[in-house]
Amino acid sequence: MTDIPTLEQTLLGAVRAAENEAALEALRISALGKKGSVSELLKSLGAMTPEERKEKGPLINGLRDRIAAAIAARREALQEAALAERLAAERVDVSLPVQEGPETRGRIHPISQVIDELTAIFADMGFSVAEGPDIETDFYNFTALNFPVGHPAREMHDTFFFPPDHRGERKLLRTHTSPVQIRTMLGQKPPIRVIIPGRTYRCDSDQTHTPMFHQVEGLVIDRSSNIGHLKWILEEFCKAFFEVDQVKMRFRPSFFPFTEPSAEVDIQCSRKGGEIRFGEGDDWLEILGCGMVHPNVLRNCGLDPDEYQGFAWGMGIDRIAMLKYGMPDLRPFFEADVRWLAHYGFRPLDLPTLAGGLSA
Ligand code: 2NL
Repeated sequence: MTDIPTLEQTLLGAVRAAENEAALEALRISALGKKGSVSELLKSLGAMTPEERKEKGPLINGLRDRIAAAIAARREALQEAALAERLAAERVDVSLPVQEGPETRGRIHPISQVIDELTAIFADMGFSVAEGPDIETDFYNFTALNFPVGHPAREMHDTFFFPPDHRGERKLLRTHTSPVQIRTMLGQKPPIRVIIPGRTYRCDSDQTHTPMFHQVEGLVIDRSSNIGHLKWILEEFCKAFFEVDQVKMRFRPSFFPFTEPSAEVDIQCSRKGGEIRFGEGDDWLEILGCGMVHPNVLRNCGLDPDEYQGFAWGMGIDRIAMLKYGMPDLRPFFEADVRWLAHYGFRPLDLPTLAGGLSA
């Protein structure tokens, strides 16, 4: 029979030598498991005479208890050591500055930011955003909008035309976002309340014009939509966009083929030391054009002008972005210069909302 003190020394030595919980568990099974060395000893009690059992029983049971206790103590020590090691390895100094990763270093282009702001403002007034193709037909870009044949805007020198296709149709790059309004009126029934931000193209390039630029237009069609509604919407928009409590606006008579009557709108501002402020001063700045949708345009979209009426407006996004964010030059908008973007761009998680502040 195995010598109990020798077995005990061997097992206790093995417990001390176990370097991790897996090794310790293997040792426990080899000693106290079903076929373990200590369990085999316990089983041998059954075959003993009562006297022998009286003598060996306490010895073997004592051995089992001490080995079990040694294993439990070692397990606890190993667990504590493992935890201490993990705590040391995963130590974080919360006082260190946050390291900017690529996802926080990127910047939102001011045009995208302003489009998000416009969307938030007009969504709050019940408008949805409509989109359409950049490549348009003459019908959607001009004819449906009541541009007469021979109108100067239809000329090669203002509009980018594609070569005629096999049917002789000459596609073009839309010169305004109005074709999307035509598509909207043809595609859905009034009441209509949409804004259309997007890219527009004109054959023009100098200090203040780029061949591609951005426009936002708005359209409201219902049975009794009127100029009073238009003025209110534009005023609310200006206050929200320029983040001022009050604005004065001036409506000057104007002309567009697609509206009648038509107006150009100026907002009151002050210019001091090269800085423009809105809601104060006695200067005026033109920011948009608007009017009541021309009856011919309604007819071209299958709407009866005796039943429906509405208004529309349009403005340059690039220009209002420059005004709001004090950007002196239009051209860097389209130069993809990361240094310019690092200065004028917006943080990806600074989403403009009316509740949280548009540009705060
Ligand atoms: C400007 C002026 C304007 C519109 C755009 C429009 C669209 C349809 C019908 C009637 Cl489908 N009007 N759009 C109306 C007035 C002015 O834009 O100065 N934009 C930069």
